[in-house]
Amino acid sequence: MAQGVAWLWWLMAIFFSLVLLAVGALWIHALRRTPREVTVVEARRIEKCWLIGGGLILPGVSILALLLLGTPVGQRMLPLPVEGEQPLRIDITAHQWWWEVRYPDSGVVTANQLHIPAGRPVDLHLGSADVIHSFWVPRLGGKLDMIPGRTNVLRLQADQPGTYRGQCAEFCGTQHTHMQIVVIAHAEADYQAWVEERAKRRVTPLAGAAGEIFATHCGTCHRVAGVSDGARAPDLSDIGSRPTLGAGVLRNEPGAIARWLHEHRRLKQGNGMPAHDDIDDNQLDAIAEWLETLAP
Ligand SMILES: [Cu+2]
Repeated sequence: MAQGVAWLWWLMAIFFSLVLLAVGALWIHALRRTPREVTVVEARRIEKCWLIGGGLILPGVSILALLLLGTPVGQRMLPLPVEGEQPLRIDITAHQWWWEVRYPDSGVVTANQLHIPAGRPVDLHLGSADVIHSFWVPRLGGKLDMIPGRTNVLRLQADQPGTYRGQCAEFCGTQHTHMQIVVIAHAEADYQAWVEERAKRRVTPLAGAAGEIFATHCGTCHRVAGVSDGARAPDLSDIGSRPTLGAGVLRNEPGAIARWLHEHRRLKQGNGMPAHDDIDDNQLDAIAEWLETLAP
């Protein structure tokens, strides 16, 4: 789908560049030529010729050609009925400023990353919990707005396994930049393995005081499968396996979760997580270390 859009864009760019060059050449020619005498009747005929040719026929034909070429490209992005195996459904809800990703068939929940099977169409049911956002993975498909109170469906397909970068494409507040999503397209068998692993996974709770602090401070907003049930903030059940933290603020390297917990207010100003100044540093580090292990 994205290939179709890119192809159409290049075609338009080439065509309109040719039009621009032709108009520029005519303009220079008009400036440099020696005027010749014409009668009033002849002048009117020339004027009419340019008005009809350049003002009606040329744009008419160009727009018609664009419509004929563009319609099938647009058609392929629509979630039209397909024969045989049905597209996989995934629900994505945009929040200021992160992505909630749900797999209704298996009950798997994740955030800021989207695992899909390659070579198969996927229908993304897009919604928003607050303001208007827009879902866009340029290498996979078109852009579609995510509007509160409405569900828009976007179909896309990754032809090759790989990692594709996505970005919110509708300004949604100060941290709009830090609203990135990483799409990981797996070979079919690897995808099934990922879903199964995630669906059955239950995390072992963190022992000791840090575990209690997690349950009372973090668990009211964050869900960790088998430990807490919060639904306001990103699900953390597989946080250790995510490519980034804070929807693109930090690369998820060893130690990055601890840094995020200590400095998230500075790293992503205005994010919904409260300051942790009431939790002592050692306990915060213990929580971070445990979160790092949460990977399928
Ligand atoms: Cu945005």
